[in-house]
Amino acid sequence: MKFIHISDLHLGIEPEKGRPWAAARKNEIWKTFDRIIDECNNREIDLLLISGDLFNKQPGVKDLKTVNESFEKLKKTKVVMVAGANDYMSPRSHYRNFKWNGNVTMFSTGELSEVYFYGCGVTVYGISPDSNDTDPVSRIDPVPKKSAGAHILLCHTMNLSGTDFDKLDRAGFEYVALGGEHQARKVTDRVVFSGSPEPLNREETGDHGFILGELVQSGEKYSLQTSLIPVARRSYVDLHIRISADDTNSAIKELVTSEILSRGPENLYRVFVDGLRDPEFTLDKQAIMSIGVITDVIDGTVLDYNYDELMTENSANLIGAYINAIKDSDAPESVKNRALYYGVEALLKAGGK
Ligand SMILES: [Mn+2]
Repeated sequence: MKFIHISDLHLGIEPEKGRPWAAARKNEIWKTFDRIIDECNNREIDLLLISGDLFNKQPGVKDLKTVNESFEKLKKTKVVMVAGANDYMSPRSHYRNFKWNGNVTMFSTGELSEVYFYGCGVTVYGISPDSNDTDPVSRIDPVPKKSAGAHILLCHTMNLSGTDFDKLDRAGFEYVALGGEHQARKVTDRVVFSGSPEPLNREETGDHGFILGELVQSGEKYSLQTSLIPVARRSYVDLHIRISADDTNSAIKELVTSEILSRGPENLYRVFVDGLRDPEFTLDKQAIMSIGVITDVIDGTVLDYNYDELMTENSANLIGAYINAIKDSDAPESVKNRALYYGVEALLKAGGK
């Protein structure tokens, strides 16, 4: 039995509104939803599990019709879904009265319920948050009634720090499909956050996609295999560059541009600039931002000190003694340079006179 598990797609979101890429990102997230539908068909998936926050806010009827039309394109796959924190089952949620296609099951109450899927011999348990401040996971009591076949739990955590993952792991499910975290994470082999198929802000670096899973029966037991298949059309990348005191702003911009070209011009970059800076030099963050796919520039450069001058000026205090000791040491030149650099910086900051 093969499944795809997704969550937290946040359809409708325009991440980082106002930035040059925001409108394109909104569209890309919808396209990724259709890509996942295609993957279900191409891979002959039995169940598409959606663990909440399919939508970024309470969906309108038009939004539901749009995703339902995509679900209609599924050949073999059945869709099973719960609501999440952003699209929770409010009393007036359009989820409640929507007439889904025959291949779609949505768990629409705050009580754990179950549906058996004959085609693949799997019972799926699900629970939807019915307000935005109750955590459905805390209402799940083990253990699933042990009907024949495999047992999967579908839910969205609203209170990560308060979630008893051990309890979920021991609750008797062969797989626990969690939503509520945007970074994919295996809590245990069978308790898994799929993460968002598309990253939604600059903190969400790393791979984003869907969980491809397979449950294979052997005797009474099932063996489980899962892997993260990346599908995000862009990634957020932290780019670290090191400059030296004689680099100009235009040289730095060129360096950042060439790094971006080699790592993928479609990605979005947070640029960390480190290294030595001349006392007369100011990093031109705007020039780097103007490259266009930059979310932020973080200036971590430190002043390139004139150590001889500093030593003379500080001959009677800790700074002078420190520079003297490092200069006299037998350490390799590169180590000495770094030691001088960070040591003097720290002493000056701490008022080491
Ligand atoms: Mn979310």
